[in-house]
Amino acid sequence: MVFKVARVETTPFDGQKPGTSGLRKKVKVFMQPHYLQNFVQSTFNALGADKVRGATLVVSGDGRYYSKDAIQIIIKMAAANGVRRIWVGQNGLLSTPAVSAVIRERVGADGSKANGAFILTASHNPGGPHEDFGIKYNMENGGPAPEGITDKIYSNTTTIKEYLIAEGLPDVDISIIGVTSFAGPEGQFDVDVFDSASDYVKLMKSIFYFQSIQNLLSSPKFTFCYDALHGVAGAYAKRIFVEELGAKESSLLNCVPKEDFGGGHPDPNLTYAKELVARMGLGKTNTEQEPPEFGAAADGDADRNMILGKRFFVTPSDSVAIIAANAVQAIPYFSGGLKGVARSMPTSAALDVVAKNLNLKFFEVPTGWKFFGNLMDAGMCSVCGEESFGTGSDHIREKDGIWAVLAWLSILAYKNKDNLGGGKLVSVEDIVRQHWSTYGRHYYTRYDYENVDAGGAKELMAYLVKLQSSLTEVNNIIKGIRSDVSKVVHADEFEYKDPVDGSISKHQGIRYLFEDGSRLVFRLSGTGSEGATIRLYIEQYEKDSSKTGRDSQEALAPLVDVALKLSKMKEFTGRSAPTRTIQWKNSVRVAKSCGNENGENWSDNGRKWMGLGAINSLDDGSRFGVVSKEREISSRVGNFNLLRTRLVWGRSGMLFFGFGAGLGQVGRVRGGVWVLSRTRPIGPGPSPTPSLF
Ligand code: VG1
Ligand code: CO
Repeated sequence: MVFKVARVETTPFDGQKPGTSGLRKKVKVFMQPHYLQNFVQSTFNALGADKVRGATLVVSGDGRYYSKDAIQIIIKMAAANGVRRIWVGQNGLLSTPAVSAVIRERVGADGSKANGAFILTASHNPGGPHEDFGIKYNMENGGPAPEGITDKIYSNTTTIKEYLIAEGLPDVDISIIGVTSFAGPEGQFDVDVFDSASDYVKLMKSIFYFQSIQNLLSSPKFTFCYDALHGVAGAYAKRIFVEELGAKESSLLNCVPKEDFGGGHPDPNLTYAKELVARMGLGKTNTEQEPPEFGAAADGDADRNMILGKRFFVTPSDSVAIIAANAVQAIPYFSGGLKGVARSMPTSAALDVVAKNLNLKFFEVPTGWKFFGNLMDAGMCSVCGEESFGTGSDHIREKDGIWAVLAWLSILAYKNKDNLGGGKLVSVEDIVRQHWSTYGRHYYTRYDYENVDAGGAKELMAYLVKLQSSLTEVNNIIKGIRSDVSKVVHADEFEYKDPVDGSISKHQGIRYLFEDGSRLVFRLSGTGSEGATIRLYIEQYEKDSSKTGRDSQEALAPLVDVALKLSKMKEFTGRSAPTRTIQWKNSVRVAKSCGNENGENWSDNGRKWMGLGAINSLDDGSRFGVVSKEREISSRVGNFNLLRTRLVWGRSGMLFFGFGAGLGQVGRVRGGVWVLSRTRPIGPGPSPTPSLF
């Protein structure tokens, strides 16, 4: 049967602008008729017919909810747009780094090579019918589309009138490996379903010396643990760690990929990788057993990594610096030397110090992996990283979670090559402390204010831009806040000129640089799916090796104080605490929202309770919540005024709000009314699941 090309009329959707890493929205938004189709067609149009016709494209992702449907839609649209063949990882699964590897390395049975890829992922954002979906396009070099292309895609989405889709093309069974061929108006169209792991495993084996890692993993002195948080990394972890390197099956946690990541947040940090954190002896309630020597986790699409030692956390900024410092000795791929190193602007300057000491080319780029690609293509950069748990190298054009783990295992294997028989094991902590004593330490933390009112966030940024025009004023303000913090010597809004193609990226965050090397950086996130997220990055350099062992919370306290007051964070966002702090353990955490997204049916005992709920959880396990009648609840609610109040989740299944602080003005709702009551039973119903804990 020959499929036909149908032209479907459509109208533009607002807000299809790709962010730091593609377009990310709630699944429900993506499921609207034509929504995904508009974006895919806009991408084809941005690439141009000559690039699309006859092309070989990869389509796969982290396996999150809606991926399977999306893959079938994209296959049909690709066929209609003249694509020659589509490559799909079995079951639609390919990690983001594996997609990059497949584009660069895989050769089809007929000798074909891929020209690009649609990656279906919202990375570390949760998945499931009420959570996030995402899509991004990667180019022929295996890296994310540069801004020139994403700007074009966006502009196309604002004017799109029709898209092309194949009619009469049946769904392809993507669970079975093999090639299925179809006949189209312009000739043959193939869908090639292949093993998700083999190309990637082959690449890893060409980079690392697996035998030395195997020796380490099989030593009775060394214990290992890996948590895939139910993301796609699970599809690789078993193959690599267990089958190739001989780790025990029991060392794998949550390694079965799930559409909703088991209901969790697939973000490898100390908050979300709870099970691993407990196993490694870093949780509030730890396991009785002696923690493993090494632990790591990945995010949903397996491009991020968290590295842990026994009762020890390695900051991502330190991780990339340590990998760079040891790469040549420990990793065969780099034995000829490093071409250069790079970090994103908000990442700590630990890598800068290594670059300087080892006399390496060094680059500071805006947030987002796409900026590293040009440097790598031009042979200027070998190792790079971001503070947000991203580390990688020029073996592909994405960050690579499993690569980072193998890099660390290689360093451990190298440092312990003579001690696996006798002698004390050089631990992860030893390696990090040794690094600090050689290069100094960058105390570092990040505060996230998630889901704040977009207007307030913009105002805060505008205020900071204005403020930095007068350093005298800035320094006067700082002096009034803390006398023990050094002076700001430079402030700017970060702008990047790509040294390879000369393109300029503006508004990449506001930096305040201090005389003693400390830095404060403020930027707006580009990966959220709703509201705005402000990220505040705080960093302080300590060169004196006798002072590198302090608690980072304590070391950074004065700078934190300055950052919050200088930026008037509370005034602009209504928040007196961040929703999340990276690397600080006992922080207050706030749920983004809960209940039904449509703002209805929060609980139902016959009568409907309208309202979008926000439920907040404190570290002592108590919770409180707010409910509004309107869908749009301002995020500037000053939630933390409610800290002393309690919402009691009744054992009987009844929900009561109890406000110690009384009713009154606890928050503002745009165009709506608060419906808070002192002890109002909402009725039995399923417990709302907070989406961020
Ligand atoms: C965040 C991180 C950034 C990372 C990006 C994509 O972006 O800060 O460093 O590159 O996520 O990571 P933003 O704009 O929210 O700060 V992933 O694992 O989503 O591909
Ligand atoms: Co990711």
